[in-house]
Amino acid sequence: MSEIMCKGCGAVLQTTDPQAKGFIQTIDEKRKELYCKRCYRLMHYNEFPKILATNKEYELVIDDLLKKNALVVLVVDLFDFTGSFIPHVLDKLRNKDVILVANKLDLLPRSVNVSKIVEWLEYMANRYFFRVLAIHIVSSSKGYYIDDLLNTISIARQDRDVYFMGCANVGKSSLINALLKRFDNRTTDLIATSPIPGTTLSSIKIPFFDDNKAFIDTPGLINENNALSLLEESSYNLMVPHKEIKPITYQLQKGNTVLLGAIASIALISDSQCSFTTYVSENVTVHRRKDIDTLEFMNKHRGTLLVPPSANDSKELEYVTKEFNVSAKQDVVISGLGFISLNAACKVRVTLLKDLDVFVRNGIFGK
Ligand SMILES: Nc1nc2c(ncn2[C@@H]2O[C@H](COP(=O)(O)OP(=O)(O)O)[C@@H](O)[C@H]2O)c(=O)[nH]1
Ligand SMILES: [Mg+2]
Repeated sequence: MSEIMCKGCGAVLQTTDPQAKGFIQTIDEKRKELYCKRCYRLMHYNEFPKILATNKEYELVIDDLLKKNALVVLVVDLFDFTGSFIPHVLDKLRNKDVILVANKLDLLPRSVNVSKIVEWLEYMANRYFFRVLAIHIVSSSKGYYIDDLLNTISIARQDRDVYFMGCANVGKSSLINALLKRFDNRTTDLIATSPIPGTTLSSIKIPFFDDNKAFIDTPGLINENNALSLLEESSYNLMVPHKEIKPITYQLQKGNTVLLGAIASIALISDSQCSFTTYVSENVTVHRRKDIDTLEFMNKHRGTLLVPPSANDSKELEYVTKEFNVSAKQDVVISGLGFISLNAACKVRVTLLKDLDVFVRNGIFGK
């Protein structure tokens, strides 16, 4: 019997080991679309996948790609751009034809200026000396600008297969599902997607073009500092935004603090006034306090007044404190959680979960 792959994750289907990838009760070769038990449960019961890809799968795919003359669609996450536009991935793709696609546009407030984001993406690509054929901003879940992207792909492809690359969780599989729904008359997802990084286990080839060339979905590079390694899945799911982010603005005086769940807090410590605008998931409680020592408060109220973490997450949390001098209209970014935009120059103290990345960047969502 020839190998048959799961359409959801790309694993080779097998009927012997229920704990291993690709397990299915029986393989009915007549069926066009077969799913392993893991993907079936993920797609029909929204169960978090228990078997996840590792970076070994990513390396295998990269090695395979480097041998091919293919068009690459490099997908990044607009909401977690710096966590997804990383040198390790870029370096491998330097000599390829690349279309840069920033996904999850629907999460950004409607007020943002899209052309300014494109400018910023161009600037970032240049900064890394990374040459791209085109830049697109899309939303796979809402279907925004999917037609425009397909036009560009069709022109740039020139009889080649199209590889969808990028870090885990940026929405590669969702983007292919969106293209298939738009242009192949599908109504349901073909490929499994989930909020947990590592859902796609191997490459998945989906013939799409008239010349039999295909879209190829791939497992992405997994960021080891992802909040998922610090928190339970239930907390992680609260941290990740699911719909348009509603910015909240606070006027802060020296010594005031804004808390983002019990994940991070940001205090104004310079002798000035500043407005802080938070951009985080709808499930993160944003709480303002008049004092500056937030550690005790975070530990006491985690899971109740301050979520995430979720109430049932009992993992011990370790925090670190860092200080930054920030210029006017810069953002303090906390990787995976969101960012805080500051309107005036000031000094801030950030207390956050150890191992989460925090940095300052020029604001990108201003008018
Ligand atoms: N809000 C939003 N979420 C998205 C979008 N595209 C993907 N996602 C979500 O991001 C998570 C990862 O998506 P997935 O396609 O599995 O990413 P992959 O690992 O790159 O293949 C899932 O929870 C998706 O529902 C989008 O355009 N907008
Ligand atoms: Mg995937």
